[in-house]
Amino acid sequence: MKKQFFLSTLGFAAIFALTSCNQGNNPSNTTSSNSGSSSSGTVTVVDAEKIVAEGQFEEAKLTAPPNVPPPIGNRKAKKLIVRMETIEKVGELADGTDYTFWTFDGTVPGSFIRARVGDDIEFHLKNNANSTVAHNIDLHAVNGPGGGAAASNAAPGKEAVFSFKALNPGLYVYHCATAPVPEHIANGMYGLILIEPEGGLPPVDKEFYIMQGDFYTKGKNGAKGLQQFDIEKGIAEHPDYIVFNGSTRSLLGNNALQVKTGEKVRIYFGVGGPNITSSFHIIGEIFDKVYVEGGSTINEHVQTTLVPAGGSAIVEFTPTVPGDLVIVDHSLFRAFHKGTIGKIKVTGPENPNVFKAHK
Ligand SMILES: [Cu+2]
Repeated sequence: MKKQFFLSTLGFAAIFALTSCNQGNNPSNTTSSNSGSSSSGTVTVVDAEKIVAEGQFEEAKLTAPPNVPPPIGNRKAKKLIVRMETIEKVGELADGTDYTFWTFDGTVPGSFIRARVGDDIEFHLKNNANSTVAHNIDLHAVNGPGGGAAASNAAPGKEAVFSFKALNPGLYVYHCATAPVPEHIANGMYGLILIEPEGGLPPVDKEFYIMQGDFYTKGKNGAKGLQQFDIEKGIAEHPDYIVFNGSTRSLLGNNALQVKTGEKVRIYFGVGGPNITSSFHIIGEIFDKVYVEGGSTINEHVQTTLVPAGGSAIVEFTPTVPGDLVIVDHSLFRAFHKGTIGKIKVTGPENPNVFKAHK
């Protein structure tokens, strides 16, 4: 995957200047914007990966759920800048029920971060000026005090910066760890960071990002209007809602995930909690592979995988027949009464060799 660009001496000088003053945010954009200017005489061959190795850095591309950024592939380790913002905002928890979510980047879960082992990650956490309290981030991918919590603590309107090297590949939860920690998590402050192994994960056709979380409201399940957090229910571990991606409707109706038969699908799944574990299951499908607990051990032919609060799993499957697959926590009262239910619409030709109804 080596790319070479033919640049004019002028273009090369511009890149060298950017490199040496450490201001070039995106080396691929920088090189491509100069790649057409090779007509002025002397031509210099520049290896884009070498530029990165010599000190360039890249702004991480982040995505809102259920999407994930593009794969790392076989790129070399580099310096990666991650910028996130903690935002407190009202959103829909269920049909007719709103909640004041505390978020990373305005979504529950927060933005998906994708890096590779060996990357030096410079993390910028900004706390929105309209926030009512301080926030921070504890990334389970960090080797260091509090996963970065104290180093990233930011009062409203402030920004904190810390750096860490991604030493271990895997799929890791991140969450706010400002006191009272369980309340910040209960309000939606969690997400996933994927640290890909050397060479990247094997390619697939579709990738999705889902996290489960439990919510505690003053009104009981189904009560309309803006709901307040109920700490007594939190302590008792009696959630009114347990949902995927912050809302009972995040993966239903027009929000259902879409795949075709024969496509290899990978789901990055995590549990933010703060309290409730997940018996993660897809009705009508079998996981061909499960990266157990988001680590390097791969189990095969799995029906249901148990994911702890503050933990994750990567699941892979290939739908072979069309129809609706149903994503659930197989502790099924949660799915049918508290919200852990979503759909994957599978389109493609019927496949009676694999499944047919006899009516
Ligand atoms: Cu917080």
